[in-house]
Amino acid sequence: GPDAPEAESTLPSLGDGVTRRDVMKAGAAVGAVGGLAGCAGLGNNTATESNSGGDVPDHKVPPGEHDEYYGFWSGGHAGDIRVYGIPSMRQLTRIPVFNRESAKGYGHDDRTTEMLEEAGDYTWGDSHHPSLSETDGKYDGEYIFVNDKANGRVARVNLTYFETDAIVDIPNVQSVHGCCIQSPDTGYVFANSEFRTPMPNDGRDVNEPEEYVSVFSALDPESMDVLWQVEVDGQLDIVDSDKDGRWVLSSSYNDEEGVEVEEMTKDDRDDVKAFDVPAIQELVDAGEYEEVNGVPVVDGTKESPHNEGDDPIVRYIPTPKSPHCVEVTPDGKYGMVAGKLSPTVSIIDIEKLATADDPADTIVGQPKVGLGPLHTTYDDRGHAYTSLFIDSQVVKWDIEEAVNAEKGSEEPILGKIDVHYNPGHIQAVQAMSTEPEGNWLVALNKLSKDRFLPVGPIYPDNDQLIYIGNDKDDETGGMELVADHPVYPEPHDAIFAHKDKIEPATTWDPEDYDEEFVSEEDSRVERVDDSTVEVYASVKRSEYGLRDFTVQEGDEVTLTATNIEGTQDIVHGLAIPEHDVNLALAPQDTRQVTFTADEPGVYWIYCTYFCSALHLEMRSRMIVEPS
Ligand code: CUK
Ligand code: CUA
Repeated sequence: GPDAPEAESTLPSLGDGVTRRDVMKAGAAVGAVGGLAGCAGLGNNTATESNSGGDVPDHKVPPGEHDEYYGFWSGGHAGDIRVYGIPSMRQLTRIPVFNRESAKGYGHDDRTTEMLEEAGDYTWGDSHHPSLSETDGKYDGEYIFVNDKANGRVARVNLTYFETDAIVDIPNVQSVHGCCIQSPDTGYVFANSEFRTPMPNDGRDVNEPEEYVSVFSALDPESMDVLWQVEVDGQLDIVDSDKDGRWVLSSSYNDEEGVEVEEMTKDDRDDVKAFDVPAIQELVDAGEYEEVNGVPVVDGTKESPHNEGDDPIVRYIPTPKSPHCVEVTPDGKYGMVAGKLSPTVSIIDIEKLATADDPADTIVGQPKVGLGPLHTTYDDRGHAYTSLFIDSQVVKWDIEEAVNAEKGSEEPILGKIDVHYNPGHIQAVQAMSTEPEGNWLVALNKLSKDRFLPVGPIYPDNDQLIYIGNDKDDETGGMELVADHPVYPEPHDAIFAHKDKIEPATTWDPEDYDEEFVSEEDSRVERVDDSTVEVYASVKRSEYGLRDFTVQEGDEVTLTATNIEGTQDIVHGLAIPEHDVNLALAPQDTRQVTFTADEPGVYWIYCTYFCSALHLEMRSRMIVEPS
């Protein structure tokens, strides 16, 4: 492909109060657009480990004690969610979502395999934005919803079991990037398609990029049905909900609707979109849509009749070129749109969305924060924190001061701290809810370079823990870097909830699944027909309900197994060599697996979880008789 364009020739002007020169200055050091595109020239930071002697609570959690917060990290193209304790940053578990994973038997038993198959049968996904369900603006600990950028899907993780329980392959959409719940009460899950495609993408209009569209989708959080979609001009990206259930803000780039980078960055401006959700729902209820692939699609383009007059269903808010994200403040007053190519954050006044005659008037502030602003998070004291990808810094600024200051002002800035290196998302505790705690912040740095022992050419990311509880009049505004943590590629975002908000089960409730609970007495073999056998086995320390079972060569075997124990943390496995069978059975859980016994012989069934002193002896035999 072509080289990244020369900054001089293609850089757009950057909007109010911000000159091309600001970015050109950075261009000397890091190559501006080229720096963003190719991550070149990252050596402009000197590490400063700890900048002041303030009182920072201990982030090390002593042996046997618990962290105060759960952190849920997306895994990026690993496709999973990782669960950390904060502030220790110890990894507690991983939840496979779009990826198959053998430790938890995910994508190995029939229940999860069928779910993955029905959702497109891809072997991987690209999870970016985990969103915790809310009740009354507070995390309620029920679900996490997360996008798959790779295949246009949204998944739901059940936080009782810390297991993915639904995945939807969204019609008319190739790539879902933004994903969030409706606040304050999880009435919908929203998903933004990032890649513009023909509608539907069935071979029509392939050579007419001007016909491609980007789509905003609304899902029902319980049924996971796709309720409706809105087609818009330009290209949607990241999304966040207001706190009143009305407006949903989407960052957006490539208003030019180009297909190559030069075309995508030709103009000066992009339009961030604000969706009026109740108004869209009314149109759907009134039948004002076109059905495409079974989904009601509402016209939300600029020319749409629904956008004429005083109450458009989609407000197109002009911002500087190529903004990256949008994050709504915990009080619901503002949506912050970080500039990426512009060194500013545009502050959208959410109340003005309903009243402003000119959508441009909804932008009530635009502080100049530094180079490559990507994401913003919040404390409980009116401060915003924005990641600066190119500067490799986190900047702290005062929200109300930024609203009162001139656009392009640096006055609202309270301090900056170096991070190592090139932060993407940053997240503070409970900052996506109405209850920010204002103590810990994590910078999810894309590059670690020299920070860890080298491990070959693919490096870990570096998640850095920063304490933000002290407001100080110093260089960093009181921010203190307290720890580095290497991370397996490649989380994009994270969300943190107080431990009291999450109530995981210790054992399964058989009411919560469809498979037959198999007691010791129920253990049996049933021949269904000439080529089909059902096997039922209980599982406990240190035996399977069947010491052996016999099938005929070529039989299709459906094996159902229940861990009949009620003791916490006693998990059993059920593995059959050379048959790709691998079940993980938590206490009281039942799983099924279907396979073909196509080679005669003896196969030792064994337990994969080390469960007792007789774990190695915990065995059974599958005997496959020659036909
Ligand atoms: S995106 Cu990756 S750093 Cu997918 Cu939220 Cu900004
Ligand atoms: Cu059961 Cu090891």
